[in-house]
Amino acid sequence: MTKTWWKESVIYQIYPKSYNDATGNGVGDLLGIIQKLDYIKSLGVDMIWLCPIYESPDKDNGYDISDYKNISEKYGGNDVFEEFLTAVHEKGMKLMMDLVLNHTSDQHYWFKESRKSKTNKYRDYYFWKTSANGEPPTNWPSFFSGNAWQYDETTKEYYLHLFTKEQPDLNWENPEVRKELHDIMEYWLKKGVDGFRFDVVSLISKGENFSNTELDDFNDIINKHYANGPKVHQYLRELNANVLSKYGAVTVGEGPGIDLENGPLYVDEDREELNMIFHFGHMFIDAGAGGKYDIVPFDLLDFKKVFNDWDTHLRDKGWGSIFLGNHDFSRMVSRFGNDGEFRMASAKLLATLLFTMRGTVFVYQGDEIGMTNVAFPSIEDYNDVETINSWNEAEHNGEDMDEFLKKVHTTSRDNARTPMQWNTTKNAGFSAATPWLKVNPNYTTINVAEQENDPDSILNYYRSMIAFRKKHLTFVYGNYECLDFENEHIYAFRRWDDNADFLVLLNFSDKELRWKNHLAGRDYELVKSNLTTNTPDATLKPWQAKILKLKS
Ligand code: TEU
Repeated sequence: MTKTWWKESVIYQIYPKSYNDATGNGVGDLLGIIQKLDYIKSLGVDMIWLCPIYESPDKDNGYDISDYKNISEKYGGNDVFEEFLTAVHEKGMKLMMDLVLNHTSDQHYWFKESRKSKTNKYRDYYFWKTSANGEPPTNWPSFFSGNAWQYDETTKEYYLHLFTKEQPDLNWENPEVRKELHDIMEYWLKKGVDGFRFDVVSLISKGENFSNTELDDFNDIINKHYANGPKVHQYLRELNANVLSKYGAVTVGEGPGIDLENGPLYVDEDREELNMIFHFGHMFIDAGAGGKYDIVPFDLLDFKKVFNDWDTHLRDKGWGSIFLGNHDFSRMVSRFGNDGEFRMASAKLLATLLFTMRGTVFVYQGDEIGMTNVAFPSIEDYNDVETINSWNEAEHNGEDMDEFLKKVHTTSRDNARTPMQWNTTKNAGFSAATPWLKVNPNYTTINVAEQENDPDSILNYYRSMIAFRKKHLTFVYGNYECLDFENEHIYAFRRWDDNADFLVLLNFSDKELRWKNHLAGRDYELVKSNLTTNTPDATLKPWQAKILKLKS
């Protein structure tokens, strides 16, 4: 396995709209992030991943781009971006931009032209279809409710949109489209951007034929009709050869339908496509057969299996990403930990997991202070298009809306998008104006300022764990083996190489437990714990995490 700086990196994900508002309009901006660069650097991170900041009508908060070469004025425009990029580099960090290349906004010039006439130069930039019977061309569901085809009056045809109707899918079959997209990437790389996160990269190659689906389960539909299309690897190799490799850009591809079989193909070093992928194995672990609103309890065995399987599949030739939260899922401490009595311990336990696994670690803003889910009293308080569309669909289907609101509390993407909690002043110190999305009321107790002053805070634990990982590259490159797999409450694993041998013990429960002593006859020392009082053995208090260094 080749050793590379980005494999050893910790990447900090920022949702710019919710990070820090320096201009006082209720929306986070680049100047606001510049003000926080010392804070970000102090965590020990190497790279920042910024969610999309290009011009956008914001139907899906920037994942609907209307101009790829211009930074939205609400974030400061291109000039402030240049200032920001320079400042990031001056601090010794790197920048990864988010690129959405599967679809554009319907307000992008290409689409505005495309919809004008069937003979327009840009017509084939998108997928247009007629329909014989007044029905959409296929019965495909979109990710965000409703059919994935939208009728357009001007030319009396339908266009494809796997997400909202304001996010028409680009036709990568068309070489002109690929050329334009390559050019966009080159534009940002020439400015000095260090890498990209490619949104839904698994969806860029559509099947040769569009046909009705017989399937009901949305995941099955994704796998059969939408994801990992016939030319996806060809397109990525072309992209790598023509653009990415010339600049040494670091890449991570995201996408539904990436699984253990096809995932390694994206990141196999010999294939020269992408560096890393995000898979969703653990992120949909609490979703039942009916999807994310069919909530099932968290099962530690399923969770361990996801990590074990991926580690095995990427071990030899690829590289993984390790993350427990992002802007699309509820807060990690609320999902996988205990955000009540054991919030502190469980947030630190999850951090221990993050920084001891093999792969590049991604930390989502706010997780470093243990930010939790929010439970807004009304659907009016929510912003996310996925939440709103699902709500409308549930209402249309006559569901019990009080019950549905509870599900929204558990699963809404807005759980992760509430403003960053900086201090106890108005709006958590995020903005002087009314924030675009309400602040989580628990900011009075959960915020950066309080944790800065507390050596035992979650924030300082993140700092110490990042430093610990960097000191012991065994956690980055070493072997991984899960021990006592059948244990329903303890996640125990070994990380070792020629230099060191570590045992990580994580108690995912509210009870004190003793790990069956597999340590008999071994000499070991406790090198890390998420609690302040410890016994140097395999006894674990509720949500305790211990790292033992095995000596013989
Ligand atoms: O997400 C793709 C994706 O898989 C999500 O739609 C996911 O299924 C959903 O969020 C789970 O609730 C990417 C972006 O990360 C997301 O923010 C965008 O909305 C989406 O693509 C469309 O660009």
